[in-house]
Amino acid sequence: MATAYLSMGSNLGDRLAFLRSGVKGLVAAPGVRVVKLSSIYETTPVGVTGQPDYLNLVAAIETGLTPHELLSTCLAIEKENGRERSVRWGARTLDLDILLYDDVQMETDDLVIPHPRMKERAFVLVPLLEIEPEIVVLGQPASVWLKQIPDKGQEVRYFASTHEWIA
Ligand code: A4P
Ligand code: MG
Repeated sequence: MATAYLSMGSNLGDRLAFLRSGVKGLVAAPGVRVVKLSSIYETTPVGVTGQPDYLNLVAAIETGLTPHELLSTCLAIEKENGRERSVRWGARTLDLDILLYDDVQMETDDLVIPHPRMKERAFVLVPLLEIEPEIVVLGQPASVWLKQIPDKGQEVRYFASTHEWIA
């Protein structure tokens, strides 16, 4: 069994419903057990401007799937939730990324772990730290990565609880 952390985001349509549905997809996925779920945060878009704000959360899972099997599961859940890929970093109904998978470091054409941009992203680090305050990412506490993010207007505001979402 491996412990993995996943990041979920939505900034199109009924954002909260897409996150709810994404979590349901994870709970139902063979080989995946959702063990922790952060609160939901409303966040300003990073990378591209002129997009709607996102809702983001982070999930901790235990899984018997390999990293690539887990990626396939994530892509299938995105697809079930109407994800269409057009512009990179474009607005999306549901984005489901693998942040961490045990202590694995890997770089293949279609999968890079740890997620290469996670340490610069408050919308990932804030929810991750909520469920895992002591976690270390690439040799440094996530809390230190968060402090090192230059203040470029990356806002992360508490939006809603996910208390009832996993049994
Ligand atoms: N891929 C490689 N590594 C991974 C990984 N660790 N987890 C590949 C998941 N996928 C990974 O992703 C393209 C391909 O990346 C996948 O098919 C997989 O083979 P994608 O989801 O189609 O493309 P994308 O999400 O548009 O691009 P990318 O590079 O994943 O974007 P990011 O870096 O995830 O950024 N601002 C806020 N506030 N909140 C957000 O959630 N998200 C993004 C997306 C930008 N700005 C944001 C947010
Ligand atoms: Mg993605």
